Amino acid sequence: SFGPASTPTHPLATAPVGMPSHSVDGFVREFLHELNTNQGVTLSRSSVNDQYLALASTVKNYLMARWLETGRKTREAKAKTIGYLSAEYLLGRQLGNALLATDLNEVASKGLELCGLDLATLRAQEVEPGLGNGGLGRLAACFIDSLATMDVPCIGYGIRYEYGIFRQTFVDGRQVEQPDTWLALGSPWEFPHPEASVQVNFGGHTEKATGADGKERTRWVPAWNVLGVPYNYMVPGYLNGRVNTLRLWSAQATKAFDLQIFNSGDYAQAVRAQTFAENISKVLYPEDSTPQGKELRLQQQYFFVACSLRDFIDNELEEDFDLHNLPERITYQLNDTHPVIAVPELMRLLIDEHDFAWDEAWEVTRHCFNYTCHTLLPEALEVWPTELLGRLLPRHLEIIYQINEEFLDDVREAFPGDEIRARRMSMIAEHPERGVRMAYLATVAASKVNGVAELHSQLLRDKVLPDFSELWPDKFTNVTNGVTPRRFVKLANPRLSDLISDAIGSGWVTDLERLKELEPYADDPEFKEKFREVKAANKTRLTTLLKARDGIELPDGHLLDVMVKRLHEYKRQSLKLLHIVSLYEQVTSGKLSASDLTPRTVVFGAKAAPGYKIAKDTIYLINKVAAKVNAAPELEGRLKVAFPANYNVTLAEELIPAADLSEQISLAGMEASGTGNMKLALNGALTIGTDDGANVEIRRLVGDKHFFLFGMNEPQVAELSAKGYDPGSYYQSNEQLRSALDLILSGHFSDGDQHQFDSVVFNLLNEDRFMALADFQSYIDAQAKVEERYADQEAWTRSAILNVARTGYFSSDRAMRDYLQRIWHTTPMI
Ligand code: GPK
Repeated sequence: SFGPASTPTHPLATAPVGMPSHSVDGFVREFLHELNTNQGVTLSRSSVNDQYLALASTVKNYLMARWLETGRKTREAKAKTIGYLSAEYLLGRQLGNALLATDLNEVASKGLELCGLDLATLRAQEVEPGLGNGGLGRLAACFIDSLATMDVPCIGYGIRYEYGIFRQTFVDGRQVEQPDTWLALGSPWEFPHPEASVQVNFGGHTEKATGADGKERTRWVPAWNVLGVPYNYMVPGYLNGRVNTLRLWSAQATKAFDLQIFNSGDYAQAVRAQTFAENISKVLYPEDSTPQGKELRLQQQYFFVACSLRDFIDNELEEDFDLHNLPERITYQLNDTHPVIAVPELMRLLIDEHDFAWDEAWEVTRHCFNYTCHTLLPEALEVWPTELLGRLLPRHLEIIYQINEEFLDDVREAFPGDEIRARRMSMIAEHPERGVRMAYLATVAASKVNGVAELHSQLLRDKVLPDFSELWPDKFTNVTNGVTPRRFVKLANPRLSDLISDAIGSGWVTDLERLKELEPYADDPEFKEKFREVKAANKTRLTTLLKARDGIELPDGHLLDVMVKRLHEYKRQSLKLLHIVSLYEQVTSGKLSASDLTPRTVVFGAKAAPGYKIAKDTIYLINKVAAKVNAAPELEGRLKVAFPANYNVTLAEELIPAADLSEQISLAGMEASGTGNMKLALNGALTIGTDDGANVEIRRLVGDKHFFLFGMNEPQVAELSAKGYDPGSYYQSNEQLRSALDLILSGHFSDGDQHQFDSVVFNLLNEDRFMALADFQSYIDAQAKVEERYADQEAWTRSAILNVARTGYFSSDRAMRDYLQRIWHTTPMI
């Protein structure tokens, strides 16, 4: 699709300018050239890091012509762009994905071999950009991958945190956070453009002034400002020649700011000012689903949103573009409420800087934004104190007040006399302090509001925003999440990918519903044998990695039971733990013979927010229980608990392909969607799960027989909650549960200290907000069914293959198609 416009005359004219040759020799030349010119070393003197950086540059060179061409093509077509606004992008390593997108794996591997180097070793050198906490950030990364692969113009906008999500270490079993120094050894994937920096203002006050035309205007007189420096990253589509852009902003001190202070002679103060400005993009807040409402966080949000809006208007549109038509050229997707300050910012730009009337500006604004909600937890819904907002962004607070007034007028018109309703729907909360409910602002401004799985979207309408869905039923929609099959199947699981492609061809990588064609193979003995061999080989690969990475020994031939996700009470790692403690208790007390256990290794991966006490104590308890279980001679070869530290995208890519059992055990109605559940099913793990989030849809698609359902459903949870939940009654009446809890209380796992785990156990016994005890017995029963199925390897394999064959729906390509049709109203290019 990049053919020349005129008859080629130069021998190189058929390749886009700058595109190196796809031959092994060509690759080697390019690689050595990069090593010499970029790293300044010869091959014989180069370090592994030199080699990795040179390899990254080499692969980039293959993408460069396509990237430039994509930009040109998109601008020329004046195509509508998706502006994905997200405070987090959990990208994972870039090199493997870039090699995949350019089909350079084999060439690179052979070329490096000629140099005496090993591709896998160089790939392992990369530190992943961990610029997100968990599901929300990873979803953003999957979405931009899919949009590029589907040839949809998209710019991902976000923050270039100097320190991403912390590196988790365990010291005597307790989580200790270390800074994530992902930039320390070089950052070959980014392209800084300081010349395109944007100024962002903060603080000060507003003034009213009457212009020569007699109109009164508001002027924001800010007190200080910083510079946003854009760093561009390539987002390559899969084998389609499109390379979109991810633009992350880094904060710097402005010249004016500096000069003023330097001139005053206070050198030290000037340098401090620099640090102050740079702090804005210094670190990712490590709270997942529980924002802390810190001033710096609001600064971060406004900083990246202000840069992003300004960037598009100034750099992507024609100079004479009429901003009344802005919705034809961009649709902003608000990834949760973190970027919602973009709404008053666009209003401000249009009114204060482009002289729009209020109504005109509102008309444009409400057509530019859509909002995705990712949670139901009340504590996750952001409310910014008006005191803070007014101090940091006085003009924006004024605009929010006016949006709210006009909105409440509409409410009063729709429901005359219902003042209580108007109060309920106000964007301004009065308690515990006056604050702006960002989810309400987002909902009012957005054309469409969506949840991330069917159940979640339903609960969003019925429980979180019922008044809004009554007022605007058509505004609400659902788009069930998805994951990219490129990274999470093709790249992470090459053995399974080859097996699938041998059976049904390779079209599934961009058309995942084609996995359906695997269904007949679920009864093909030869295919089933190969499928088991793939799983076994992936376990061996994981065993090798964990030995080297953590010194963990994984036993052979175990059922691999995987629970990987952020540590959160609602996700109920404690329930999994009670299962393990119970098995241990029964065997060590002689109630159960170890030989009756299905040999099983439980693998946890989970980071806890640094200030989240119960979550951190749960990590400690898991490690303490693991130590006892792994040391018990009775359980040797029967039960093992592994908790490798620092679960991240890189580790996920190793763990997920090896998993047999996927733990998705949140309390029903709490997990908005989940996406790990999709990745695991697609890689042939069976799910044990509650009727929550996307589990509901996974179960419907794979069939009840191939999914281990347990626990209360959401209406049952609501009912129990309404009648009054008493966790103690489950402790009293369930002998097995009581024995497990008593063993923890006895100090058995804490060297005799009976109070070590009070925060976790007393909480379960007295409050148990997420009803782990209520679902315990049902969970244990479902685990028995798991063991029964696993004992019949033919039946298990059949279920596993059907999980793969029936979960093609969960591709993020499908999710992007849904957004395109239901929300963005645009189509791919070409
Ligand atoms: C939801 F509200 C939040 C948040 O702050 N961070 C986050 O990762 C997750 N999420 C949900 O918890 C998951 O259920 C969901 O799959 C994911 O967002 C993507 O939608």
